[in-house]
Amino acid sequence: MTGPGPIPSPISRRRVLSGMGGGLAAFSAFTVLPPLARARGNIRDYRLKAAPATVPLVGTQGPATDVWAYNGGVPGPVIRAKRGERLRIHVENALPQPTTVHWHGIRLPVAMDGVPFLTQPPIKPGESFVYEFDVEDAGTFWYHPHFNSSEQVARGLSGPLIVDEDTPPDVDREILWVVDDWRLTEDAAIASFDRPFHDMVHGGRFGNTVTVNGRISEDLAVTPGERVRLRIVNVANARIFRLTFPGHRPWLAAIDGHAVPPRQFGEEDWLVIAPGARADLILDMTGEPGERFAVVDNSPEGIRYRLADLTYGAAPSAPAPARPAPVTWAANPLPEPDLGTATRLSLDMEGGAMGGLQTAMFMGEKLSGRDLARNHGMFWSFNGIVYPPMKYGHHGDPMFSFKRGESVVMTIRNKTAFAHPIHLHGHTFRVISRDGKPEPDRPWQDTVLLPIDGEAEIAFVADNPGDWMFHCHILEHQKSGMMGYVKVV
Ligand SMILES: [Cu+2]
Repeated sequence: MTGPGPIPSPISRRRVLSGMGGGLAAFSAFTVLPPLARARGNIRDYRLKAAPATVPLVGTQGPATDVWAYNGGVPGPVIRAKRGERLRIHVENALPQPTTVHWHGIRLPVAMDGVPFLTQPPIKPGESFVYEFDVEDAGTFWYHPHFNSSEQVARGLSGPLIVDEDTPPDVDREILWVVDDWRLTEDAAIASFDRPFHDMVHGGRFGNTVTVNGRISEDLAVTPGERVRLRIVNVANARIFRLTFPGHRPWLAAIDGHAVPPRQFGEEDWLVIAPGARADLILDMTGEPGERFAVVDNSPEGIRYRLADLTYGAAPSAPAPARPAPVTWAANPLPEPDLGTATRLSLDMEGGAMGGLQTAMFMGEKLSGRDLARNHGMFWSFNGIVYPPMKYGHHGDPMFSFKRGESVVMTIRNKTAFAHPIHLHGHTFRVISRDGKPEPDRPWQDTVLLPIDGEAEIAFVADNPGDWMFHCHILEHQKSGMMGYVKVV
């Protein structure tokens, strides 16, 4: 996850000029609701209302931004429970188009997974849906629409979901950063969605404004000597954040919510966190009273975004005692794949600019890449198959079928000129190797970033019955073919 990185250029901010746009679509209705198992633990009730709202993304001095938001805020409210409890979330749709909510990283019954048409009917404008599921794993998770997500997430619909460990790590306080990337006009309005092909065929809808918790950079007051748990969630459509913490040496202690043996950053290391992914850092505030340090995103284009300034206040009257390095906290109850007997298969990713598809299967027909691009707006494939866009409301056959309890090792190969974070629903996998080399600590993840020409092996137990999406979490890639589903029976 980390690697050395130079500091390329002064902090700047690019702007794009364009108008607002959007689209509505009509969908057939479903009425069947799934039965629910009885709650095993305490139930926590939440209400989410998805609706247009206005928020000060660029600060109260600049123009306000019209967004789509949960409960009027960007990001949406923190949904929080203890491990083993049950969440019951009443979602009301006050948007001008249908929606659903997906609970990213949570292992739950498939009927609660929030994938339109595959696991539930879309929630139409004016309608509601109640999601209810037990949370088996502690960690940092998040929620977002899975319906027209490249537009709905870009307009502001996302929020954090935190499940507390039975014994949380020993820190002085916890800080949550939902990091996002917005494409705004000069007036801080959300830029148009009406010409998406360029984003689809390249690296997705990159923005020009980076926010933490729905605001451009702000000061974060810290106390010398304190130890903080910093939870970071990347809810951007496309931006892979590469964060540096000058003057500090945080430990990476959890990936996608799941504990890893804490690994301390060197001075030059950065935290790479792809769309959909999360990281928990343990960060000791080792600065002096009155000091100020910028936490910075180092984008590949050489633009640096300041996410926040750590501003040091006065020293506490009793200085903090020296602390030992943080230790690994308790693992989640994840099923261990049996690598000896696992079914082995591969997933090859193709398409996009600077490469592109020669031919691929689309809705049962073999089509040329040119035909797919020009006539269907589709650019990417998994194993030679271009996943049909959601507007068809049909999902075709699963890419793979597994027997419940089967161990699986999947080799994912990125044969494209872009990086892709691949997300699997309903399961958590170990990343066991990268580019043929064993991955240290074999971390549990739900989203794995495949660099250009990269290869990774993931391993998991297909223990959750149902139809589960896997897709690129660059939402414009997902929309233009980079998606599929597995069936567990
Ligand atoms: Cu992608």
